Amino acid sequence: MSFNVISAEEAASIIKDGDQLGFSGFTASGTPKAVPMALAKKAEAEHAAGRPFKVGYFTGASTGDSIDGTLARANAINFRTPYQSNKDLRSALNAHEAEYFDLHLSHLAQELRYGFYGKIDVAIIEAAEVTESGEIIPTCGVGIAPTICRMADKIIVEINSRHPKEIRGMHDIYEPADPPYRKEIPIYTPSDRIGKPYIKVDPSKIVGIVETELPNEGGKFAPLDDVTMAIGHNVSNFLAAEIKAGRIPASFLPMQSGVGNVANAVLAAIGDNKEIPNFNVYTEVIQDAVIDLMKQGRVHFASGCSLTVSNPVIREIYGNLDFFKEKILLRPEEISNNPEIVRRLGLITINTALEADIFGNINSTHVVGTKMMNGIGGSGDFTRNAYLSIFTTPSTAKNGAISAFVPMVSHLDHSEHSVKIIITEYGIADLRMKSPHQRAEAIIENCVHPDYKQLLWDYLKLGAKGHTPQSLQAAFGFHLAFNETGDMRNTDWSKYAK
Ligand code: 0RQ
Repeated sequence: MSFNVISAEEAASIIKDGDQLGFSGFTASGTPKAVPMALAKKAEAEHAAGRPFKVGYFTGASTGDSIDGTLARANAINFRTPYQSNKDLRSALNAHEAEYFDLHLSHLAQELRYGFYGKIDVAIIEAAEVTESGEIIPTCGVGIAPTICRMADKIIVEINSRHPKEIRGMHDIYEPADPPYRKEIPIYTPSDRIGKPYIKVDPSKIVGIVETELPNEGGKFAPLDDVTMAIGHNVSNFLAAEIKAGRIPASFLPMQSGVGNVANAVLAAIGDNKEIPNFNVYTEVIQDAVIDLMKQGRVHFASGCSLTVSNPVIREIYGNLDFFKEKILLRPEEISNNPEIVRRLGLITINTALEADIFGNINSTHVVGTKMMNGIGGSGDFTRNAYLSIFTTPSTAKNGAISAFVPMVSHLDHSEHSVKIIITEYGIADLRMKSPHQRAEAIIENCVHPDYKQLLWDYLKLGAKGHTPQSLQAAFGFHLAFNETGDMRNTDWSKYAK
């Protein structure tokens, strides 16, 4: 059958107030752009005419501004899940103008199938190609696309001509069966292909094709600075020492690394360390550093959910598809982040903490306990199931006014049980085989910024007793000092002394 080519505005007119939508992609890669922008305009027009118009939506992870930014600014969001990183959406959800519930990314597709979140009215999918038989070739990010395509009543496909049809073959599309029929997911090495190179849909559900040539909305990475470089070197030296000590196999293990500047710097430093053998990547976001290491032969293969790379790098990949197609597989996030596979492959996982406490608990999401930053993303999928889980963070934020290390995290995402190693620009705290007070000593000694060391040693001297010596009166003293004075260095423990 041939499909109707429609405008983005016509596509938006298909979407009704109160609909639940699903968007393809992961980060700003593979996400539709023209339809959500037209949808935001429609919402504004409806509001101007005095009519309500809001949608709820599911995405792979964060998106580009054309989804989260435009819809937030148009006040068009009922609810949104999972991970986001858009400034305007962040403001809206922290002001309760849009409801947000945060999820482990590997859970979303299966929980949609389980019926936890109701139906998908319309799936909006960015594609490089769609065939008459209903084979959709995604672009550079997959996310939850296979599941929302199967569940949706209607599908709108944005064909983006910036992504060549020859990308066909870079995807591995597989959805597990649901319990009680689930079987093992047969990935035994990162390069194992288990699914199809396309998303197969019932072509009669495709209500329109929107043609675009809008560029990816990926951001740029900050240049490496002294802090991120020092963190990168500490991670790579630590891993090399673990190989020498025989705690990581000499042939090394596949790596997962999180999103952002720190993660990009860490991977580059690992690539530079010749004591670390060439390796594979099994991760969710494939960033610029991985592509660089691939060209150097340091990374053999990368399995991920998206190519979250800068625009020059995506052009380079598309210009050399023969080289890169043999080295990259893009999978749904249910597979890229699957705990079963993370545990089986024995991943070394590296994620960034927003805040950690001196006992090894991690806050990845909430600024000073209340404001959502981005979300847990895939960090929990990987950390909990890793062979060896590492968290990195600069020791301070906001020019030193915030210590990344506090007595008690103001929000908990990863508990002490899942966190093995913490690394800052100052050093490495190896938390394995340590009790809570031993962990506190290792963290304060090795990771904390000099401005905060004495304050944290003094916290431990407040006289709290028990296996985990927390002072319930003073545990949030750093946060309270920040809220009152704008600087955690002004913490005064005498306020809390009995
Ligand atoms: O704010 O940009 O206004 O200066 O947080 O911090 O140091 O640039 O680090 O870009 O790597 O992000 C945890 C947010 C770190 C990210 C987080 C402020 C700091 C800065 C960013 P400014 P950096 P990064 C798979 C893995 C959760 C999900 C995850 C994240 C901004 O890594 O979202 O791991 N992780 N996914 O100033 C207040 C603190 C702060 C703080 C830093 N303690 N209090 N603000 N900041 N520490 C990926 C996916 O799932 C897609």
